[in-house]
Amino acid sequence: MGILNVTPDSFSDGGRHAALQDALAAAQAMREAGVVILDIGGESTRPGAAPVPAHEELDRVLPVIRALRSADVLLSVDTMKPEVAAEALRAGAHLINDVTGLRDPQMRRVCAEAGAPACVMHMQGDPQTMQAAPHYADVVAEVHGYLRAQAREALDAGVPDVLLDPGIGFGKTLEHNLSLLRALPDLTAGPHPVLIGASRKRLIDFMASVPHAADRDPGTLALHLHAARCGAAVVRAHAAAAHVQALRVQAALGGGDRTRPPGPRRTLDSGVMHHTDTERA
Ligand code: 7PJ
Repeated sequence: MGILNVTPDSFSDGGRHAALQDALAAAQAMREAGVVILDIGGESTRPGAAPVPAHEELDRVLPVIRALRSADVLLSVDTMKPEVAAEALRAGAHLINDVTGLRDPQMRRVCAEAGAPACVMHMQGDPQTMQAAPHYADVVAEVHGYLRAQAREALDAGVPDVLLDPGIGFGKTLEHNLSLLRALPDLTAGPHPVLIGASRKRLIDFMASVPHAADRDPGTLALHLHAARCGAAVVRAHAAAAHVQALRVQAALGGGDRTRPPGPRRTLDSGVMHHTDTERA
């Protein structure tokens, strides 16, 4: 899953247009690299981020959905607002990624009515305050229990399918994040596919001393390869092309390829090793 942020610095039409052009160029590059899902976000959910009104969020994400809906890539929309989800699904989006875990019954109804699957993520608190003092008695039991309960609520409401996400960095200390990542095999052993999103997050700094978010792609990749080996179905990343390449190499080594199936001639054209291609091998 490639991250496609459409969050202009300025709310003017000029800022919005520039953000749209940047997003479409980034989307094209990620599609060509073999990304399966694009996660379109019009509101920042980083700690302390200011909320964006629904009409502004829609003005950002709808043009991207309309431009990409006939492309050979699944479109996910990262939103907490049922009214944004409803319009996005009407415009052609395939999946709703709700960091509030479909707690709002209206969000469950919107997904159910559109027949759209959803990603259910765990967050303690809200984006403004969640990193102030995260606390759990047993983080793994609480997060896994919450995800199972929210999955049941969503499926009972008629949402056709759910992805589960422990919500790395959403109301969690480094120790909480590490406990959840170590317990990932327990979550992936369950009935629902699992998504992990650690891209450029602060825990990479805590683990490897990388103060600038833009420098955290190598650590992100190491963490996401671990997640894929533990059975995660989807990893959500900024450096999507690097992830596709690394996941393909891991798959060739025996991990199971989750990137877009290659065209019929791709193995020969790109020189990737193939079991019948003994000369190249
Ligand atoms: C996540 C997300 C995540 C899911 C963000 C950021 C913050 N959606 N949206 N999982 N993170 N499902 O990218 O730093 O971890 S926004």
